[in-house]
Amino acid sequence: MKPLRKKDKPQDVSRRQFMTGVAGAAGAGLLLGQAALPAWADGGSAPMDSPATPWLASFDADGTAPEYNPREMPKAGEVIHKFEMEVTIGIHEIVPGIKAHMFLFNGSYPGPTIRVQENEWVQIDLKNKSPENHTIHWHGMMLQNEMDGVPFGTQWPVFTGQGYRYLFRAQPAGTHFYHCHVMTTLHQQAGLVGALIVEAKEDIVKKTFPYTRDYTLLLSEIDTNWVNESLNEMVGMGMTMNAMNNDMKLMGEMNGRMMGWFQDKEAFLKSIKDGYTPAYMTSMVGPNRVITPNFFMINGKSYPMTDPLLIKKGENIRVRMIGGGMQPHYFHLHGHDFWHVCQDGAPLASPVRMNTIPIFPGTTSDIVIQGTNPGSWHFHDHSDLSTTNNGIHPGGMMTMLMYEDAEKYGVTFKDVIQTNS
Ligand SMILES: [Cu+2]
Repeated sequence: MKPLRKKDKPQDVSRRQFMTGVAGAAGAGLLLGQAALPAWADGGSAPMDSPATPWLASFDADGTAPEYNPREMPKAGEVIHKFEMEVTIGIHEIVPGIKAHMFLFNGSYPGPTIRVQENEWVQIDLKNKSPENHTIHWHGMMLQNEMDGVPFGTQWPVFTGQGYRYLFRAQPAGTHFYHCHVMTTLHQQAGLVGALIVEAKEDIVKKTFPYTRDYTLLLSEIDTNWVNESLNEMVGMGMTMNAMNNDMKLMGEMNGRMMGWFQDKEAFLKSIKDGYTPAYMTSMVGPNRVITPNFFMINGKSYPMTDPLLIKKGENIRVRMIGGGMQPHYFHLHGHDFWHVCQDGAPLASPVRMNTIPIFPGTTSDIVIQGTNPGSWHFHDHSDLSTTNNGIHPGGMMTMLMYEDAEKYGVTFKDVIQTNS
């Protein structure tokens, strides 16, 4: 039975008594034993009572509710982890000889990994030192609406030379990520994405599979030609917007129109009535303009520049995979099965055994690889296009699971035996 969460008050039996008639004694016992909605949620509108369910005892129908009220602010004495995140345009090398102009968080692609403990406070000061507008969306976080980073949806975009302070409690635990939400197709692809790891107070994965090393693989892809072309175009557009500095009404109007973001349907329709032509009506699409990724990266690098996963016989390693791009990928490990243990940060009801795992855009999957078969094993996207660099195989999303102690177990690299001469 799961203990009540820290902030829960004891279950209100009378409120749920009607269920005993529906689910019977066993069902009612199950419901009463589960953590209910957190106490802070009980004061407002009608609580979401859990229906009777024949699901596993470990299933918690209220499990998607945040543990703490996202609208709370830090109290005196609570620790706040402070980060600065500066956006610039810089050069990133994908593989030797291929350098791309990209947006960078603190000069790196992907952006720095933020790693905090569950429920700790995180404060990020975004400073925009690029000629374009940006925000940061905290993907997977249950935070207050104003911190969600959607331009024209929850906040103004952060203009050149300006800043924005994000402050939220890191909940829920798990593998998450962050990315710019302004013109996401371009800005995220052009570099503004990074991992956000929220360590669980009680790590069920570590408890089940005591692991020693913890890897994060952020998957993304880029059409270097399109990004170059678009960055040039966008920088020009950004200059125009920044020329309107300080006239918030004018900026809002122009940004909405230029960026295709509107407060609601009505604002969009009014804009059209006033003579606005949506960009999708005039944009050039065709063989030369469709986004066609030509480089596929793990943590910003394509094979052979990707980092290997190191392991030893008998060791468990945790690998956090993040779908940080726009295409699905299907990671296959040679010579092993592995355990899929978490999805989108949350532990699965039970680990699932696999050897190929799909990682869709916007999703995260944690796996545990067990050191059972010494050697050097390929770990790669099984979608062949993604194992190329500019169309040439091998490249892209490939890495190796390398046993540091393989030789000890007699693993050797065999010569090819010629049979046709
Ligand atoms: Cu951006």
